[in-house]
Amino acid sequence: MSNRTDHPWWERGTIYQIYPRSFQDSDGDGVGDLAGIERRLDHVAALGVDAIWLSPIFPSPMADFGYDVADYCGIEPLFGDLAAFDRLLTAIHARGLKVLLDFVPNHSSDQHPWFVESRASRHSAKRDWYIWRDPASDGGPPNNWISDFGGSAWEYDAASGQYYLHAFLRQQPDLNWRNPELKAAMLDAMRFWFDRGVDGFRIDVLWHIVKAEGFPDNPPNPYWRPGITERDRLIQQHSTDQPEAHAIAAEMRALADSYGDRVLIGEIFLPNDRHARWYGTPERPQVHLPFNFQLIENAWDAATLRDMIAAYEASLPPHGWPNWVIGSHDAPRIAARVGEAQARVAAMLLLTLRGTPTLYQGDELGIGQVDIPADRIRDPQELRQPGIGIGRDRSRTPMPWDASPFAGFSTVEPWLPLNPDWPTRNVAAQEQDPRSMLTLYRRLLALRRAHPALAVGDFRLLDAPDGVLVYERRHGDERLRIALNLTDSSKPLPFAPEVLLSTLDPAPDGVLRANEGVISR
Ligand code: TEU
Repeated sequence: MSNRTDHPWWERGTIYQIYPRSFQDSDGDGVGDLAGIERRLDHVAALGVDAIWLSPIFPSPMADFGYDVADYCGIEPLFGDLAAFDRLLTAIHARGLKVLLDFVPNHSSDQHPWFVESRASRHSAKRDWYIWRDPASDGGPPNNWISDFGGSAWEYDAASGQYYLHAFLRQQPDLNWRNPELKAAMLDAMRFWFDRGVDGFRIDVLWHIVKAEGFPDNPPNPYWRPGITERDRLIQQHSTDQPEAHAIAAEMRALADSYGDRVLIGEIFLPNDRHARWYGTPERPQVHLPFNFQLIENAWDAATLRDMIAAYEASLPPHGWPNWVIGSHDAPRIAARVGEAQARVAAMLLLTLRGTPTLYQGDELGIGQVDIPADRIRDPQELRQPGIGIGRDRSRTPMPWDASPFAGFSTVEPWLPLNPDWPTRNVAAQEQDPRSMLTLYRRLLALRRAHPALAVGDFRLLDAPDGVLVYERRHGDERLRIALNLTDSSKPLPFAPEVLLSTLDPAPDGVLRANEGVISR
């Protein structure tokens, strides 16, 4: 494996997630847009990533901020239009970067013309494009399924006397992928964007897209307790991860492969053994990369991370390329979760593990969780389940570019507040500072590009003192060692260093200082 020379761009490279509402506003409405992203491409290029994933940019009533799509083949007017998209795509490609769109196949918006037609009557030609069921014998919902955002997953439609299924908001009715016409229409939507030149898709909640025939009740989760999300009361045994969903992923893959060098990333939350199945087989592959969220989900200590990394690596099929995610528009900010000192160690870990890393906008500045005043909370998941600390707005705040009004993001008050430290924590300030998080990210990404051992080399965990994670990356004659001190006391460095990069400054001699990570030859 280590001496393969044929690694495609999505194995060798790194992905940067842009949340379009919060990247750059170009028209003074407080919400980011496509022309704004185009204006800020210098930042993305200078960072040294290889591909941009854009969270949804399609027409949407924004009940779930774009994850409620009202037209799979258009552009939301807040963000621009198809001409603006084509300009952005050309500008991104001109810099040698790739573009992934966010495909949302599990559900549409309830404002999508398909749903409007489906809902119009029981006999509508598109009735079966969504999931309609008769009430249970007591008139209640057809089964016990719970929406990921709380409450029943079924919404009653009085006009037709049936319920429709929504795994998320009631404004996000689930599509029926068992219907061949619906499936064909959705694959056509993928073709529409492939034909326009996009390099792939991140596919939203892919493991949700088919439900068990007969809609049996989901079993209770014995580990649930009050205070965690209501969704977790039940194990989503019959509502997710069905064999038919894997078959559809294989069809999506065949479509992507017919266009050549494209990539599909599946958003999939499952234990290792079931997660790995989403790679499919070499003969019938599914997604190229099932997103791996374990750096987000696990406790931040060396022993836990070591076990997690070993188990994940061991779970991969021989043809499966690993990947790592450390932040997203759904997850708490890494700098808040592990603290700013460890966030530097986390950056080094993310960018030196074996597999494709995905960075989330703003993490390269070390932005923390932003407190959102109650009257400015917009996240529907939090509004439906207040007080249990799941607010996603805190990670969705606008990019701070410089010290000008509204951080250069907009000319008006942005849709969500800025990070309170934006006058000093912004791109322009960090660019000038050799010790900043941004400088560290740029150095790490440059090193990854310069050293095939980091980008595509073999991976091996090594023995390490307590609280320290040590591993090697090897490619051809090159062998690099990475040592990460996950604690706030200094530790012996378990090898003679020839340090290529330290998360601290200046370089150490023989010890690993508190909260330090080093890459060494
Ligand atoms: O997220 C799916 C998902 O699993 C989330 O419900 C996640 O568990 C939660 O946000 C964590 O707090 C995807 C999108 O990334 C998310 O933004 C959408 O709201 C959701 O799908 C519905 O499309």
